Amino acid sequence: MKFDTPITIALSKGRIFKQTLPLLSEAGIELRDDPETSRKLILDTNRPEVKIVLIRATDVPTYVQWGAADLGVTGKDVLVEHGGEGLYEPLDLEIARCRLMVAGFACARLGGHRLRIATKYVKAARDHFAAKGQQVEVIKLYGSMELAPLVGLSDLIVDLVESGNTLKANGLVPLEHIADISSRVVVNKAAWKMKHATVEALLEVLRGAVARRGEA
Ligand code: PRT
Ligand code: MG
Repeated sequence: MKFDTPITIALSKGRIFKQTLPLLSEAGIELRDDPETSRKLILDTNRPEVKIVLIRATDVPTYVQWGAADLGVTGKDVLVEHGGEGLYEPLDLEIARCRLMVAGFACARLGGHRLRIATKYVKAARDHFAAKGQQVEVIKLYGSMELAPLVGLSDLIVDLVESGNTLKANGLVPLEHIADISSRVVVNKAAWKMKHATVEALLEVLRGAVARRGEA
């Protein structure tokens, strides 16, 4: 495929990066730099018109919103917290899948008094308990949510669960399902208009790659 305009794609290191590369490869985009050994944050590809910027997962929607990247790949969890302003979300890549869950001790009460919830996902947590008509106090953390109930910081946590091993290792169990999470392509609204042919061409190949993998 041919790209008519230069395009910048925002990705985060880790599982999203690893799982997006094969999809980009199907679109004929191959990295020139190895992010494992290189400290570069702007990576060149085999196509001079395609650049990849490597940023923190939670920053991807922000870079795309402000047009510093034309498009990006971000977890639905991150997108919900960001709010999605200035972005289109045209494609579910169905990668980096997990569930957003309420978790705690098996004996934890889910109702009653004003529960304290520790989480990185403040908006999702508030929305979830508000939908149940439950007043909760949400404590924002940036990591190691599983620790909070163990040391009495909170009654419950809201966190991502994949295998469940992290919860189990800390004596916690999943209690309520909030949402299924996967990674989405987000596109800057201006780029969607100004670079429509290029963005649509890339999306089309990615759509094909996702569909083929779904059949496999
Ligand atoms: O690590 P860093 O702070 O730099 O950023 P990040 O944690 O946001 O990045 P990364 O790469 O860890 O996650 C990027 C995205 O991957 C997230 O936004 C999710 O959309 C998605 N994803 C999928 C996950 C998981 N699965 C996952 N299991 N993100 C995090 N986890 C963590 C979870 O928070 C918990 O600590 O893994 C632990 C649970 O895993 P299990 O298998 O023990 O249940
Ligand atoms: Mg992480």
